[in-house]
Amino acid sequence: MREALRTCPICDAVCGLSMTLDGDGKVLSVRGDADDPFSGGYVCPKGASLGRLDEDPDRLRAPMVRTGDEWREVSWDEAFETVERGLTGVIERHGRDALAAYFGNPTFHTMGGIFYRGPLAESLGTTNLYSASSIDQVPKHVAVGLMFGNSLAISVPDLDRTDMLLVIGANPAESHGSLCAAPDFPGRLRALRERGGRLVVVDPRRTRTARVADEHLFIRPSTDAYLLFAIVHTLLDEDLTTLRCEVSGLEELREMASAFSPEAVEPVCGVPAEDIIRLAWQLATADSAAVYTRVGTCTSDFGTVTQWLVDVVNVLTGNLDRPGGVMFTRPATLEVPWGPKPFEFGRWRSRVRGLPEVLGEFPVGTLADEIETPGDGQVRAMVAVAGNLVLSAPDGPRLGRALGDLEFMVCVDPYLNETTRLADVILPPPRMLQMPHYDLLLLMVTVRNYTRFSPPVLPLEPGQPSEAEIMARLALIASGRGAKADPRELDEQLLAPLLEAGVQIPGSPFEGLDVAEARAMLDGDSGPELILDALLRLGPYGLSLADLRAKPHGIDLGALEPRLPEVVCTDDGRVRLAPPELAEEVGRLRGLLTEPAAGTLLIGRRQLRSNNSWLHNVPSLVGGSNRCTLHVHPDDVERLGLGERARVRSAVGEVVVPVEPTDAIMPGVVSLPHGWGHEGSSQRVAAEHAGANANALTDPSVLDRLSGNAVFNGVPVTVAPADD
Ligand SMILES: Nc1nc2c(c(=O)[nH]1)N[C@H]1C(S)=C(S)[C@@H](COP(=O)(O)OP(=O)(O)OC[C@H]3O[C@@H](n4cnc5c(=O)[nH]c(N)nc54)[C@H](O)[C@@H]3O)O[C@H]1N2
Ligand SMILES: Nc1nc2c(c(=O)[nH]1)N[C@H]1C(S)=C(S)[C@@H](COP(=O)(O)OP(=O)(O)OC[C@H]3O[C@@H](n4cnc5c(=O)[nH]c(N)nc54)[C@H](O)[C@@H]3O)O[C@H]1N2
Ligand code: SF4
Ligand SMILES: [Mo]
Repeated sequence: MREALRTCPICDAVCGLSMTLDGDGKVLSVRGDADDPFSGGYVCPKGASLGRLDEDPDRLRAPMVRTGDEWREVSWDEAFETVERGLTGVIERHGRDALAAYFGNPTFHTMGGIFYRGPLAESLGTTNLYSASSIDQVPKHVAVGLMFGNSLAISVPDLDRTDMLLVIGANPAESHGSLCAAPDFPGRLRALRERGGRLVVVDPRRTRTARVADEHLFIRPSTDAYLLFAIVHTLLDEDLTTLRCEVSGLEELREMASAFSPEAVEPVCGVPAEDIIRLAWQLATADSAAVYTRVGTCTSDFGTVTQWLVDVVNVLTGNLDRPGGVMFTRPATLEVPWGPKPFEFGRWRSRVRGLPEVLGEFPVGTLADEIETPGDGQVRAMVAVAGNLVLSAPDGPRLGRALGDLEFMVCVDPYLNETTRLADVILPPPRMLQMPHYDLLLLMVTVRNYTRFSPPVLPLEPGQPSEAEIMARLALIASGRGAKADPRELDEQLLAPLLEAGVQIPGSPFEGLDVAEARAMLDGDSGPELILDALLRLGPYGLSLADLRAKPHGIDLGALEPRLPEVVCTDDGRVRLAPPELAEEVGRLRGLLTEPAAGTLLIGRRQLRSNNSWLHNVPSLVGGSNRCTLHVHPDDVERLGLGERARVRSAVGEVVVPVEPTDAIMPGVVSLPHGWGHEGSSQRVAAEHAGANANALTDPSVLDRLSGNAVFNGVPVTVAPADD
């Protein structure tokens, strides 16, 4: 028996885990790591099942190649040679624009994903790049990009010190937070209330988070921008603002907000004007306050406008970059820019729908168009890493049909699932416990400054490539270096620019050295570890990988501190309160003030024991409350004459699902979780708990106008009995 320490790689909460393994590497138990200074021993049911998930007998252990409907296991060499033939064939026949790539949610968590998705994308030499960003958080990047000039200027609520937290369209008591890493988020919410703080939740459902709050307000889906505008209106109208940073555009903002009085928005969003006014006063007069929003508003119509208004409220109430307000984490690694600074988007447009690029990517919502529409640049081949688009993307079934028509597809994925079954080759990454882990992105949004590195717990099998090596080999194939090229070649290519920059940074540990000398200082057992070591050494705390290895429970780097001037990258150094790029959407919002949406609207929800599409094959995590049911208000159940099951129809598709009556959802709104729809899956447990694909109902023709993000919430549907 032995003990091993590990950061949980599943959700955004970065909990430290401590596990016991037997001599064969089997995980006997998983506990929260009580000595982790950030998570302090917290673990949720998903983390506690990490061993079962990692040892899942349905996980692929060898690369797979498909001929017709037949899958066979092949050697790694044969797999990479098949990829080389597939990709080069398409490049020769159709050119590089016929290639596309998708990088799914786990590529934000794994080291192979984070460090190698960029180089892989670049080596493909195509603009057809897609990722989970545009079915998740891209409105946030656009909004903060326009306001702060920096697409990574993502502030987090100072959870442990705030006096008031307004949560809009997020359910951290079940999701454990997102773009805000806070282990034991539920406990931190309880602590907020215990110290006399106030928690208010705005959501069309009375969620688990709402149930622990002081106040919950129901809101009509996709109308949060109205609520927030009315708060802004009130703050400005009643002289409730406290400006603590340099801003531009205050007068333009006042003009924009003028139409959105609390009385004007009440009929659209369904929140009483008096509640809106009270909220504005509470936010303005609390000793400190933070407004936090996530998926419920990012994946809705007006997503970008909503993200912008959240930070406008944080600025106007004097709570940006201030203890107890919203603050910017100071990560341990060098902050490498993501996209242009100052921020720009729409530098190029998608072929079929003319949608703007954001951070070098197009919206997932137009991927099917690009595959289906003939002409120059039609997508014919796909490299998909860690994504299950058939279940995750709007109108997933249509996208699945399109993927099935490709000339070639390779997936990097541990499972044969609804999407990878359409590929020609599947390359499975090692088990989680065989990989080193460092949450590069999530450690940029922690609610305390903190860092932790987990070395692999189990060794790779002889000849088994790491995930980074798989990615590197794909990149080398795509760039024409061939299936036999040494992946270490790419590692050195990635290190070189970092070191070249590092030797020029005054005060950096590499200052004045030549690049070879700096390279010789680096320490690490693999490419990703060497890159991490360089980023840590160039980071603000002067740490190194060796320092992190020496403190395997993680290192507390202190409470968040103000740092706005380092974050803002606008031309004049001010926060832009009224970016003109938003004016058109604000006009559209104003135009719809008179037309409150009618009919039934579909929204999503996350479940504590799920994680998007890939945790349903673990017996301890499925069943009970973790089922794919339609939440319907009892009044609607009666009005619609619903029995056990309902047929839900939208503009693009229909599903039949069990009805779960609950007064926790507002009348006129129904909720279906996503990630289900495993009928016929070769994941045996998941197939027994198949559920329905919520994304058979979501419509990719409706995207957030500014960012191109998918709209999963507020989807018009009809609901009818289906008990025949
Ligand atoms: N209707 C609706 N749809 C949604 C959402 C919603 O709220 N409603 N939410 C959206 C959001 S926020 C997101 S992030 C997306 C997520 O959508 P996707 O990006 O498709 O991600 P997942 O569904 O998490 O699928 C992850 C895939 O990665 C594989 N995988 C797991 N671990 C690893 C690993 O270590 N390496 C590799 N290579 N693969 C791995 C899994 O087997 C699975 O196939 O879904 C979106 N879709
Ligand atoms: N257990 C679990 N944890 C997860 C995941 C998971 O699948 N399961 N997924 C992970 C991922 S990829 C992400 S991105 C995060 C997401 O983390 P969260 O954003 O906290 O995710 P959700 O639970 O989907 O919360 C969205 C909330 O918005 C509400 N909502 C829907 N439409 C609207 C609207 O128009 N307005 C308002 N105000 N509210 C609305 C929904 O009812 C829901 O309660 O969670 C991560 N953590
Ligand atoms: S909350 Fe997230 S990070 Fe923490 S144990 Fe659960 S799944 Fe893992
Ligand atoms: Mo997500």
